[in-house]
Amino acid sequence: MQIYYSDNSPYARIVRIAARDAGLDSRIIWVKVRNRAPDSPLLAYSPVCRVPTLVEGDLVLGEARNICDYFGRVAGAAPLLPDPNDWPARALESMMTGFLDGIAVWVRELRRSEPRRSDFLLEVETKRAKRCLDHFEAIWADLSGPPAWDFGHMALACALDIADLNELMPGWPAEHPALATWLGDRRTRPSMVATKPLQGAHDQAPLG
Ligand SMILES: N[C@@H](CCC(=O)N[C@@H](CS)C(=O)NCC(=O)O)C(=O)O
Repeated sequence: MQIYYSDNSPYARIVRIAARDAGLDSRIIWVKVRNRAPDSPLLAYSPVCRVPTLVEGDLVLGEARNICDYFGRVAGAAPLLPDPNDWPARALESMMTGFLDGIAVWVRELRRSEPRRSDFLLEVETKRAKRCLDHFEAIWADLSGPPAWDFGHMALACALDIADLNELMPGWPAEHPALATWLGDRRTRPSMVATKPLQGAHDQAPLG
């Protein structure tokens, strides 16, 4: 199976972490691409052309959550998603993935040239992130599981790391010590270390 990814995509990172944790890494051909590059090789498979995308035979599967589900159902990994009937677990996951989505919008907006950035959007995402951090701090005991590490937890850890790389919320660890400790523990996992986002990675075509 092939998986298309870029170095600093937090969504692709979830899949890279999950693959390593599940021992699937050696069964995957990893194809690095630049996001939004007009000549991306991923265009040959996917009209959506986002990372991560899994290609196996005729199957072209987008969305990090789908790919993690595929690892669990088809590729022999332990389940990475909550049981479909476990609504509290799904609710927690939705907060963690919603936080990641907000951070991704924020980072993307900051990649635009300064005159083109939307102050309104930056303010919306700043406030959303602050609310989420306060929420995760308040429920930190729930973050410890069980399960202690699944798709939602990976999304939260990847969101915090990409936020830190882009210096979005300086000072958040001091104001959210339990969450900071939670992240510190997860950061020591070999799969997290191996996939750490890189300063100065050129994995993006320029944004307008
Ligand atoms: N909902 C998707 C989001 C994936 C996503 O937004 N990937 C970004 C990189 S972080 C991308 O490929 N952007 C390129 C583009 O939008 O053309 C998922 O969960 O996988």
